[in-house]
Amino acid sequence: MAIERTFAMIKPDAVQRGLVGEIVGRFEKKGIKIVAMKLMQVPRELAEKHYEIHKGKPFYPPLIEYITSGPVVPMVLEGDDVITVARRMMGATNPKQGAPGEMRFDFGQQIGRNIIHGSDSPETAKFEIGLWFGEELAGYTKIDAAWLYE
Ligand code: IDP
Ligand code: MG
Repeated sequence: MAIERTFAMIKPDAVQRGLVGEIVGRFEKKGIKIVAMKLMQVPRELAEKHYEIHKGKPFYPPLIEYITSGPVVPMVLEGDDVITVARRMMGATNPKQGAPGEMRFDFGQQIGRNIIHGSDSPETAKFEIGLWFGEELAGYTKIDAAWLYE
């Protein structure tokens, strides 16, 4: 068992389309613990730091426009192998690919409006949690742990 933390962010299209509860509900039903969550408008500088790795790519300018176009819901999630598991729940980057059951497939239609972000590795998760929430994030005990983990 590897209890780890990851960073996820509900993107502006999903907030505007009223999908916050649906998305958070999927994580909750899976047994994934929400360690931190907020709703905020993204300053351009933060968006640029978050997507630094994509700077120079053709989709970078529209991506920054997209992510700063309305409020987002960043969160920190905790669970067994959650970095990989949460990415699988989100699905393929392009909603046209992937499969039913994946959030991006179920709720989205285009790659440039793909609902949600998730960290893709332990290094990225650490960087993104720090960027959006600061380094020290207190945990808490949740009553379902004994029923989720053997
Ligand atoms: P990921 O979100 O699945 O990790 P990345 O390749 O890291 O995918 O791309 C970051 C984000 O940039 C995607 O989620 C999507 O919003 C956007 N993006 C990626 N590739 C394209 C593209 O070809 N056209 C438009 N937007 C793109
Ligand atoms: Mg990525």
